[in-house]
Amino acid sequence: MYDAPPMQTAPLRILLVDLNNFARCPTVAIGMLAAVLRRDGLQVDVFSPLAIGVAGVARESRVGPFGRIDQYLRHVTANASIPTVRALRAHVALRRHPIGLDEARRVLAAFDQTLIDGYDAVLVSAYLMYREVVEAIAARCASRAIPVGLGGPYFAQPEVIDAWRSIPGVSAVLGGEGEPYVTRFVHGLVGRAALETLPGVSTANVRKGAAPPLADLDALPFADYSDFPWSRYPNRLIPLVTGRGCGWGRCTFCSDVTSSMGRGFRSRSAARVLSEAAHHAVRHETSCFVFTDLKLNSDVETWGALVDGMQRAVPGARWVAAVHADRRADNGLSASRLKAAAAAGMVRLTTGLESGSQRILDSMQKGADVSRIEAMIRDAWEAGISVRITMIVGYPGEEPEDVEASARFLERNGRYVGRVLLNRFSMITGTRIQRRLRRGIAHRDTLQDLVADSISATWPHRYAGAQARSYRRALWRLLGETHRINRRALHLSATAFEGVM
Ligand code: B12
Ligand code: SF4
Repeated sequence: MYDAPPMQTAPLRILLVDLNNFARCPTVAIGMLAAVLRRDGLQVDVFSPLAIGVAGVARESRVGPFGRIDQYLRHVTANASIPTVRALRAHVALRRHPIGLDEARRVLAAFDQTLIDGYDAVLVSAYLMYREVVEAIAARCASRAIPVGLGGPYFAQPEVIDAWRSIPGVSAVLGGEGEPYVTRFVHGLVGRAALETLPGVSTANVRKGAAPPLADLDALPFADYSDFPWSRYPNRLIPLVTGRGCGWGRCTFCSDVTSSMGRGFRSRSAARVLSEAAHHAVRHETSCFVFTDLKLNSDVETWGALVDGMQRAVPGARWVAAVHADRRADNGLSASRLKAAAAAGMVRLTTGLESGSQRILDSMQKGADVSRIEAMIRDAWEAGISVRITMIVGYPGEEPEDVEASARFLERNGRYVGRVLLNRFSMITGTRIQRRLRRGIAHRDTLQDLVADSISATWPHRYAGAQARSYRRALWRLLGETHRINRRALHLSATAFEGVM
C-alpha cells in the first residue's frame, strides 16, 4: 500500500488536463490518476480537448490512392542531402502538427473558461509534442497563482526532465508512474512545500531521476473513465493494462521500455484484470477492450489465464492486444493458443515485425526469428484474428537487400496481414541505441546531421544509406506492398478497433 495523504479539512479541487488526447478511447494515465486522487478524497475534474472537438493526433488515418507516392516523398525528403528540401519538409510537417494554431486557440479558450470554476492546482499529463500548449496553460495558471504539476509517459529520461522542468509556471515535474505519489504531489503543490523530497519530482532548481517502477500493480484501484466525452468516440472501447514494461525489454530502438511505465516488467494478476474488465463492461455498457500492454504474452501464464477467463468475465467480449513472437519454446502464440484467443474474443493483434531481414532483427536485438513471426501471422489469420504489423525502415546499417527482404516478406504474407504501419527509424532519447551512440560505440558514420532535441526526446537525422538509388528502388517496392495491404477493407470483426491498433 502507498502512503496515506495528509489530513485535510475541505477537499482540494484539482483540474486534470489530458494532453494525450485521443479520439478513439479514454487515456489510461488520466483514468488511473483520477481514480487514485478520488480514492484519496480529492475533488477532480478532467479537461479533455476532445470534449470541445479537438481530436489530437490522427493515429492511422485511411490511406488514399496516392498514399504510396506520399509515403515515398516523405521518406526521400527526410533523408535528402539538399538543405532546402529538408527545410520545405519541416515546414509541411509543422502544418501537420497534432494541434494546429486554430486548435490550440480553441483548447486555450476552453481552458480559460474552465479555470473560472476555481481550482487549487492543475495537473497536466502530456505527450511531448504538446510543448506549446503546456507553456500556454502554465502561463495562464501562473497569472492566477494556481500551481501546475506536470507528468506524462516520457518524463522518465533525465534530458527530457531537464528540458521541461523550468517552464515558467510549472512548479514541478513528476517523472515515472504517478499513482504512489500524486496525492502528496498535489498537497505539496498547493502547500508550496519542498516537492523535491518526493521520489521522481524535479523542479526548476533540482533535477531528480524518475521514480522507481511501481511494484505492486494489484494494489492499484481500477481506472476511472467516467470523465471522458463518451459520445464523441466512434465506439465504446475500454483500455485495459495487465502488465507494465515488457518481458523482453531489449530491442535497441524501443522507447516504450524507456518510458515512465515501460521500465522493468511487472504484471497484475489475471483475476484482477478480468474483474476490472467486468467492472467497465457494466459501467460503460460495452464489451470492447484494448489491451495497452507492450507485450501481452510477456508472462505466458497470465496471458493464458486472460484468454481462458475473458468470456466468463465479459460474455461477448471483443479485444485487441500487442504480442511479440519471441524465441521462447512456449511464447504463448502457438496455433492452438491463437485459436483459443480468437474464441475468447481476440479480433486483432499487433506485432512488431520491424524488418523482413534476419540480419537487421539481430542487430536490433529483437529476440525473434523472421520465420517464426511469419508462422505466427499465418496461424493468427487462420484463427480468424486480424493482424497488424509494425515495421521500421532506415535502421542504422540497413542495406537495400534488407529493404528488399522486408518487401518480399509482405509479398509472401500480404494476404494474412490486415494493416502495416511502416515507420522511418526514429532515434529516441534513452533508448539503448541512442545511449550506445552517445558512448561512441556505433552508427555515427551512417547518421548525418544528427542533433539532439530533448524537448521531444528525438534525435532528428538523415540516414546516409537511404540516399543510394538501389535503396530507393527497394523502398518503392516495399511501399507498394504496404499500400496494397492498407488500401484493403479491414476484417469486419476488427473494424471497431480501426485507427487504434
Ligand atoms: C497504449 C498507447 C497508446 C494508445 C492510447 C491508449 C490510451 N488511450 O491511453 C494509442 C494506441 C491510441 C496511442 C496513440 C498514440 N501514442 Co501512444 N502509447 C501507448 C503506450 C504503448 C501505453 C500507454 C499506456 O497504457 N500507459 C499506461 C499508463 C499507466 O502509463 P502512462 O501513460 O505513462 O502514465 C503514467 C505516468 O506517465 C504518470 N503520469 C502521466 N501523466 C501524468 C501527469 C501527472 C501530473 C503526474 C503526476 C503523473 C503522470 O502516471 C501515469 C500512471 O502511472 C505508450 C508506451 C509507453 N511505454 O508508455 C505509448 C506512448 C505513450 N505513445 C506515444 C505516442 C507518440 C503516440 C502517438 C502520437 C503515436 C502516433 N504517432 O500516432 C499516438 C497519439 C494518439 C493521440 N493522443 O491522439 C509515445 C509518447 C511519447 C511522447 N513523446 O510523449 C509513447 C510513450 C510511445 C513511445 N515510446 O514513443 N498510444
Ligand atoms: S518486444 Fe516490443 S516492447 Fe518489448 S522491447 Fe521489443 S519493441 Fe519494445
